[in-house]
Amino acid sequence: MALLNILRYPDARLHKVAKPVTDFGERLAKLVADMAETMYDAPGVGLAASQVDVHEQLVIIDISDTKDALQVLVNPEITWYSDDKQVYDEGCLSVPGIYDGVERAARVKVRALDQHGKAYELEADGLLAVCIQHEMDHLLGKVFVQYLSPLKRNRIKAKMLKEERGLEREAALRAAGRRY
Ligand code: K1U
Ligand code: ZN
Repeated sequence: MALLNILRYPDARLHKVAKPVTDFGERLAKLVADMAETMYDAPGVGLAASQVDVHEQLVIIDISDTKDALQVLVNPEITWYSDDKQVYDEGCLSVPGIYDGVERAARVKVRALDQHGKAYELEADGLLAVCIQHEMDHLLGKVFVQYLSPLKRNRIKAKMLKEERGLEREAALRAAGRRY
């Protein structure tokens, strides 16, 4: 297994639209295992393949406290949204350190395939419903900050770009240290 690099907002690759998964072989099994290791290590409760620069319709979620209830959603489709809404303070591994309220449907029904290509349906509420909608947005190239006001979004973008420059500087200093 391997830890994968998680793209950070505002990386343009986070806005690519994912294509359906067509191959349910070894490559998919390895991608699921690597994404799970990456999500648990982060730590997070969900991860979309788009966030690790794989633009295919694959999402993993584990909202359990024990971290032993991995759900794999391949080519997921939301077939029903409740009319009632909930606002949840969302986070995102691609926007570390930022949490803000987003209003979404309180309950959803989803149709998906498991990692072996077997179809299943699930009905979700609470954090699972939030997480499913958040991760499926990633597959459409949408990051949760796009629900926030332009003012908040621009502040977040500036903060992330500043952090990125800091990280690049640290990496350059480390590399220079290794040369001397
Ligand atoms: O980046 C992602 O898509 C994962 C994201 C999922 C999510 C969480 C909360 C609301 C909406 C979507 C995260 O996992 S952010 C990290 C997080 O919420 C968390 C981390 C450790 C323990 C519990 C939660
Ligand atoms: Zn996210």
